[in-house]
Amino acid sequence: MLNTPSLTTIEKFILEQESKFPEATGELSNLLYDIALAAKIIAAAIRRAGLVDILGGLGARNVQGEEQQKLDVFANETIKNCLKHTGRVCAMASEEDEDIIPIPPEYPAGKYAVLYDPLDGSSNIDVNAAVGTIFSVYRRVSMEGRGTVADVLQPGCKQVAAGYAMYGSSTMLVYTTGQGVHGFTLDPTIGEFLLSHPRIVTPRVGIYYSVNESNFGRWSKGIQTAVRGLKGERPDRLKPKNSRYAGSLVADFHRNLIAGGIFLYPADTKNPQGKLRLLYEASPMAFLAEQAGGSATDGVNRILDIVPRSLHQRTPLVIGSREDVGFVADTLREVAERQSGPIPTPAL
Ligand code: FBP
Repeated sequence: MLNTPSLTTIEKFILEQESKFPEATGELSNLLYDIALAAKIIAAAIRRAGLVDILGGLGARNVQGEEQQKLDVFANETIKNCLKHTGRVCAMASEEDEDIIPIPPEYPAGKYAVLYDPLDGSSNIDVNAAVGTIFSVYRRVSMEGRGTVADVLQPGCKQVAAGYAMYGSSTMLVYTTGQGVHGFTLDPTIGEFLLSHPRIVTPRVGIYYSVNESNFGRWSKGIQTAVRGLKGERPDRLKPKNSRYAGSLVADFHRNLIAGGIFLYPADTKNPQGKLRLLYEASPMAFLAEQAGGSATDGVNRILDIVPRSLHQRTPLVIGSREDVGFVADTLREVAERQSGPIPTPAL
C-alpha cells in the first residue's frame, strides 16, 4: 500500500491560518492563491528562459529610467492577468508602470490594493542568477468602485500581506499576513507550493553583510564607518561578518532572513534618496523582516512608518537581523553627533 506523504500545500496552510479568524471572508486567502499562480507561471518562463526568446532587453525604458527586460514585461503582464478579473482587487501598482493600474470596467472591483515589483534583480536575468517577484497587499481606503491612488499610497504598517517569490536553485514563495513568516517550495513534479519553512525567525545577530561596496566612495561618512564596523573594525560591538552580495534584493534578503545578516542599499551621491523603491521593495521586505524578528530602517526611521508621497519614491534601506540594523543606526547617529552635536534616538 503506497503511503501518501502528509503534504501541506499553500492552500491547506492558508485555510488553516484563515480558520483562526472567524470574521475572515476568504478573499485575502484567494488573493494569495492568485499571486501564487502568477509566481508559478513566471517560474516556468524563467526555467526555460535560455531556450525561448525571453532573455534580453526590449530597448524601451520603464518609469525608473531602466531598460525594460522582456521578462520584466512578461512578469508584469502575468500578474495583471492573474489578478484583474477576480473581483478581489480594486487597484494595482507596479514598479514597471508609471501610474496606478485600474481594474478594467468589465470586472468588479474588490477590497484589496496590490503593489508589486514583477521581476526584482533584473540585472541577473541574462546571467541565470537568482531573481524574484515582490508583492504587498493593503485593504482599500476609498469607499467603493474603482480604486484610487489613496489605496496604494499607504504606509507599510497598514499592509495586510506581503511576500516574495524567489526563482533560485528552487522556486520559493515566502509571505506574511501578520502571523509570522512562512516559506513554501514549488514541487515541480506536482506543480504545488509545499510548506518547507514554517514560522521563519531570523537570528538577532547575523553572519553576513550584503552591500554593493563599489559605491563606497559615494557614501556618507556614517555609512562608510558602519560598513567598516560590519567588516570587523568594531570588535567591541560586533564579530566580523562575511560579505555576500547577489545584486538581487530578493536573493540577498532571503539569505539573510534564513542564515542571519544585514542588507544595505544606502543613499549615495548618485542616488541621494537611495535606489530601492519604498512601495514595491522596502515596505514589503520590512513587514517580512519585522514578522521574522528582524528590523528595517532608512538608517534613521522605521521603514513601516514612512508615509509615501509618490508611487515611485525611493528610500535608503538597512534591513535584516535586529542587532545588526541597530548597530548601523547607532553608528550613523554617533558619526552625525560627532559632526553636529547630540541627536534624539527614534524607536526602531
Ligand atoms: P530591480 O531589478 O527591480 O530594478 O531592483 C533593483 C535591484 O536590482 C535590487 O534587486 C538589487 O538589490 C539592486 O537593484 C542592485 O543594485 P546595484 O546593481 O546598484 O547593486
